[in-house]
Amino acid sequence: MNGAVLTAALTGPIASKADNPALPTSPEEIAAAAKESYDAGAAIVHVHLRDENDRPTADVGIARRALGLIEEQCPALVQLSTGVGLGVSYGARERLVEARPRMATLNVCSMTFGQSEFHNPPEGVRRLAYRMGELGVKPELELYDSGHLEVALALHAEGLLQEPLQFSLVLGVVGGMAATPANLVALVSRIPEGSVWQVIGIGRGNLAMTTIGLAMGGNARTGMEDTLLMRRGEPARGNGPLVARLAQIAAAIERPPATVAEATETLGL
Ligand code: KMH
Ligand code: ZN
Repeated sequence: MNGAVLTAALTGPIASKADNPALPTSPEEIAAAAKESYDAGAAIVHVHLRDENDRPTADVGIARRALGLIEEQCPALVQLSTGVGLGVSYGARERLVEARPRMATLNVCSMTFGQSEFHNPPEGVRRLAYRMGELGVKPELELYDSGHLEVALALHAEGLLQEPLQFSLVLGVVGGMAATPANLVALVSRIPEGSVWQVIGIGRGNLAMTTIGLAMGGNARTGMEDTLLMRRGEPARGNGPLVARLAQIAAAIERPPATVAEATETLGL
């Protein structure tokens, strides 16, 4: 098996510093968290942005500033979230790729998301996929439930995606598939040969799901978007410790963290 491509999801759209004061929210804090995560073994950083009031934003200027600061601090590949935040319009989310990150997420279906709704209308998803293709931004296909795979494959059949397809299997969102080994195994068995995939475990399932994913030969993501705790009752002191723990697990099962160069090759960037 290849080395494991580890991603650090630094901030996310939902938590605030009131939930965990170590959450990075300004571009400067996000860049510092990217460096800390890179040093701990992450080849990719998944980035959400906040405005001056700490709300999720799709502001292209803030995105360019964060991308520039991250680039100054470390060579990690940047994956910008086009999920952005649940209250942000799809039009604004689409425009974010004009900041031209190396990679960006592509959420393929609408769904209930906790106590809110996550809108990804079919025509908007197609438009965004097309624009990513034009700009050379690699889409990471976010699957929160089993049927989302067929929607992603239909986009590929329409010619909107290039191989290798890259999937994130997200387990544990309320409204998506639960964080269970059975759900993960079933979905992995249906991922097309030659694709790249990673596991994202939200909340309590974070450690177990990512560990199982690594043992199955996949890649894995962690970070403060996915869990604010190291373990029950112990807040994470930052993204670095979460990445360091995942890197240790990967190394222990003979899948040492991939370098940026290895990740670039694996993902066909
Ligand atoms: N914005 C969240 C609702 C992504 O990064 O593309 C889901 C999300 C996905 O964070
Ligand atoms: Zn995200």
